[in-house]
Amino acid sequence: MTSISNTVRCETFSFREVARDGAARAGELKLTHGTVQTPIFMPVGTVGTVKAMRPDELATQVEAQIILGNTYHLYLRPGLDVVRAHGGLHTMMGWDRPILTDSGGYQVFSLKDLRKIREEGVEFQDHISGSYHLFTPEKVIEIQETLGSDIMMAFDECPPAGAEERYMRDSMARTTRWEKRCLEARTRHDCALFGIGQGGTSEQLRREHLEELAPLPFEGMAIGGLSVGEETQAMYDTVEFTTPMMPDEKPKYLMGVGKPEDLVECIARGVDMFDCVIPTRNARNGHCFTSRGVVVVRNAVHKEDLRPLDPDCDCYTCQNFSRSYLRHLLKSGEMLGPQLCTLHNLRYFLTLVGQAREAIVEGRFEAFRKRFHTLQAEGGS
Ligand code: PRF
Ligand code: ZN
Repeated sequence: MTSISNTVRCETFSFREVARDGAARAGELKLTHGTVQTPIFMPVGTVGTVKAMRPDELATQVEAQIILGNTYHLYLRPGLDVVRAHGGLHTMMGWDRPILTDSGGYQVFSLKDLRKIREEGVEFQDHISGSYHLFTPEKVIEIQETLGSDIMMAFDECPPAGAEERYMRDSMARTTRWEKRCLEARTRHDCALFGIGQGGTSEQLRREHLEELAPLPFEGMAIGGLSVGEETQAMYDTVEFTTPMMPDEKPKYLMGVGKPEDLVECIARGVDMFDCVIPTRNARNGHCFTSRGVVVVRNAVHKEDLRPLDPDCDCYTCQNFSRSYLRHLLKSGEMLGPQLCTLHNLRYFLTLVGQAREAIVEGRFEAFRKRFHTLQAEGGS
């Protein structure tokens, strides 16, 4: 039973579960700009660039299959007229593979003192010029359709961790009304639209929200409202009881997560898609993720360390450069330092989800998961 009168759906979208091992699954996601093998990690390109990466490196070296962009940032700068003049975000940024855009909900809610929530939408003062804007469900769909996203996200409120139940319920009811308005507002037949379930770490609230959202004609469903300050175990538990509440015939996307161990643990609990700034942001400070755990390549212990970041990594950085040289670049403030570390971190994340997928397809995910944790515990330095 859907109460949505708009009949516009994405005609270029399909999702198919290829294999399942426990709760973990491998899938194939067809989008306007190409096919994505799940589970997948999406590098974050907030303002129309995955920081420090050229799109050709992202495609051929990282082997990213889909990236994330942000409605809020691109709307403010360079603005929709500029994006439109380029023929959309893909052409502007020189990336011809799929793009998922976040709706701006999460970004405007983090403005705290600079925003006002109303039934109509959210009024906010932007972080660049300080001028006033109104984001409504209709507006964020219009923006995302103008960007030409392969996957648009519905407009939601992400309540802070520890919000009172009374507040959570009001917020979730409003989010449901907003998400229905997003479905009514869509006009393009080549942009998928994903719904977002909220409910913090409460099983009851997650169930109530998904009972309302699951029957609606979204092409996929996301878990929002996690990784907002709750304990890691609470996040895992929430993912574990929430994924079975989500429709199996649609992709399940965990927003804003996480570290390598979070990806493995949440894939084990049924998640298909992830995004996070951690690999890119941390790389720029020399915080690198490897098969043996974290390597803080800026640290003095690596001054004369001629080993690559990760002996098991096939990336350009690990094939050609020592930890000692990377440390030198970062300490000298050279641009190449963040570039090489970002390339490695993203390649590591993409390799990890690729290996998880292979393990699921071959029915040995538990062995993969165990080995991952054993190797991580060895420590990178
Ligand atoms: N909603 C939206 N984007 C998000 C989140 C959310 O709840 C999160 C939660 N950590 C990250 N990004 N729209
Ligand atoms: Zn590497």
